[in-house]
Amino acid sequence: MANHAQSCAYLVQVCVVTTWYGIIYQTPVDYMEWSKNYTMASQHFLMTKMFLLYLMPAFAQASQSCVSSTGAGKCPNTWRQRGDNCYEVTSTDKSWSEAKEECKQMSSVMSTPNSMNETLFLLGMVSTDRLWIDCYYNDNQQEMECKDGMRVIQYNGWEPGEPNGHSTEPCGEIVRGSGKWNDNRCDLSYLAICKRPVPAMLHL
Ligand SMILES: [Ca+2]
Repeated sequence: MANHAQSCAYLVQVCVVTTWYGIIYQTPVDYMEWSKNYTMASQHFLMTKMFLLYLMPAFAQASQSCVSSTGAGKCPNTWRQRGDNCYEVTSTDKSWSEAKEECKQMSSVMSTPNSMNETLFLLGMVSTDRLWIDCYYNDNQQEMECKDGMRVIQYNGWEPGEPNGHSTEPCGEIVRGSGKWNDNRCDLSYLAICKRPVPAMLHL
């Protein structure tokens, strides 16, 4: 494994040097200067082109080797792992926006479940009856929008008849019992579950 680590480190060094060499000797301005006087500089340019042409495929293959040696690490202490994600409960009951901000401060996002299985997992982390999720009323679309980080969630977890509050209940919550979602006022105080990917770890 040490040899693999050395080869990855060597690859990084070569790529840095190659990039530096390419930047220095392949700028259009320099090339114009070289064209005026056919000097050693133009030979450098030609050598660089050949260097990149023949060695870049090898770099790509070696990079793939390095990438394939990465894998899932461990969740931080106190965070629970489920699949490729880590989960942690916010510190105290707080408003929807404060709960979302706490998750952000922990380099994570406020969880919105993608399935009933994930819903049950989230509810299993707390004993409360309600739990904030990252659903918020979109004024432009005039409907609730639920996100998992940057991605809009397609899973529909709404209780029958919900969401019904429109702009007066712009924040989403899970209701224990049914495990379904309701829209509610944002100034109520609940917990939320923060979610972040399991950190990658390079196996050297
Ligand atoms: Ca409602």
